[in-house]
Amino acid sequence: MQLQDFEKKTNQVVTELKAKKPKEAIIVHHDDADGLCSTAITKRALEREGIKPKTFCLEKVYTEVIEDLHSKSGQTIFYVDIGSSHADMISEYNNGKNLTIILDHHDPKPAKDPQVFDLNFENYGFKGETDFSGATCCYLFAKTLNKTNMDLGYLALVGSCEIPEGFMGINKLVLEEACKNGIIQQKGKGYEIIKFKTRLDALFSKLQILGAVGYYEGGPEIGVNACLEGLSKETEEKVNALENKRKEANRRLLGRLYLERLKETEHIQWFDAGDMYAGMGTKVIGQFCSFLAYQTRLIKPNKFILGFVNVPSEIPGWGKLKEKFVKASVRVPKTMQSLIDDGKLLGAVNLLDKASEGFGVADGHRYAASVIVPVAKKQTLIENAEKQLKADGIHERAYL
Ligand SMILES: [Mn+2]
Repeated sequence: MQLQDFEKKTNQVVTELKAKKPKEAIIVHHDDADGLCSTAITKRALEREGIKPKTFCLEKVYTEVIEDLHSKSGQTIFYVDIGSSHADMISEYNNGKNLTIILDHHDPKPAKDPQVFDLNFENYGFKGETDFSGATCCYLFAKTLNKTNMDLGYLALVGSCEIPEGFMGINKLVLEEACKNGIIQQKGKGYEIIKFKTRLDALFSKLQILGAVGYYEGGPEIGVNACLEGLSKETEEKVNALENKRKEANRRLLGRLYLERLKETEHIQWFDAGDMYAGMGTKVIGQFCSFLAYQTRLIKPNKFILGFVNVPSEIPGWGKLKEKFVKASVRVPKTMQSLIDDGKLLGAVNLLDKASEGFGVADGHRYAASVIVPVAKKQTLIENAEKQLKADGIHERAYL
């Protein structure tokens, strides 16, 4: 029933797109594996319609960038694996000027502009955390555009590897379809893309590195290409080089933290990596914090872990941001996670949401979250988070 509603809406959007007959389109996309798969599907599908796609990778939605992108009119803009959570803001800046199509699985905000179409399945009763990925959404759109795009089904599944529960909901249907059509086949416990002889999860992990670590050195484009053409020897070498660069930075930061220890407030332990990850995408700070959560000789098991990293002002393919930003990543040590589940402790994303009210927008979930804030707000963020935890008294009660 609800999948039918999606199809109806998608058909309407496809009709609109075909009537417009644009020569080119912009694809704004996220930097992780799902974002790259989403882009590859959309890019190929548009090319097949004779539309020339230009891709533009964003780690985060910056108001300044959206405002600039939508300042012109008559464009065709896609947002893939990104955008739903900002559909309200996108609508505001678009204001009827451009046909804007969002294909995403993050929590949607209402799109108020009738020219902004958010085809997120969450609007049709499915769950973006488990039932479909950004790439799944792009794939079903591509399939509606043209049945030949069914050969791209494997990319919906590669992108969906970010869902730890496996292929459920809509993804299960896509999986069955791709097997039936001879695009993928079972191989051991996983599945293999027949034309590349590469496992879905193997391609996924490599794309994660290309997009996130390689963000400032053309990694996303290389990744999108690998999605469509397979992994070349050069691409494999690039992945290894990026992985080594990150490991080296992790090793240096870990050494520094053992020496200096983390700074502490009553409920938070934190550090500032500054420019130690220069040249790499800012996602690496979150991955480091996750790793840190298991370093029991270094961290306290009963305090939130927070790490800062400087955000380079240059956005590849766009220009320089006016303001200087830092990213803060939060992780929850294992022992505290059940307290959050029991509602006795504020979850990571809620904590950051409240602590950055008025100057940042937090992303993430209960145990892992991040926020980008102006450099000058670093101390305020820590103070606000601490105040929040103290005021709620949640933490104290939780340990009684
Ligand atoms: Mn995604």
